[in-house]
Amino acid sequence: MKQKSFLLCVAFLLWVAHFSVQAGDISVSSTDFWANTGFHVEKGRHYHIAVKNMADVWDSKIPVRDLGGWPSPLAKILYAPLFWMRRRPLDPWFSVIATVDRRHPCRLRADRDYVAPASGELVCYFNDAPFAYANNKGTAVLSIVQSPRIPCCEK
Ligand SMILES: [Ca+2]
Repeated sequence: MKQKSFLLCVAFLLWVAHFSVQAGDISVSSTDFWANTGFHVEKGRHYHIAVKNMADVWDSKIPVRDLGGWPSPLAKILYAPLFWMRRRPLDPWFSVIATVDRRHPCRLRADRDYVAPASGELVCYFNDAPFAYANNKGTAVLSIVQSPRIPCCEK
């Protein structure tokens, strides 16, 4: 009887772990070439990522307050010819790029979930020129919430 109760308890805990939702805050320093977040993602899972605080993030004298990067239309126009200098040339200046263990780079967006392309640690960076991190200031705090599993929709 005790063994049956124990097995039921283990099965219940595994079931809870399978359907539990991972959530927390991560920090992305604008001066880090690779910002390790300590947050582990799971391949194929969806994550909603939102800005919690970016009040002190600057690229030199340009304030950055959301995942989309530079807000200034003038700066975007002036620096457009230098797009090829960005680590991710086709993503905006100072947009936030997510990787899994420094692989599978993908721009984070406020209007859509991030779908983890692999399992591992979420490592992020601001999309700057590789040599231009010294004039960056501040750290972004992002909230991240793993979407719950929907058994009927998963393979
Ligand atoms: Ca910079």
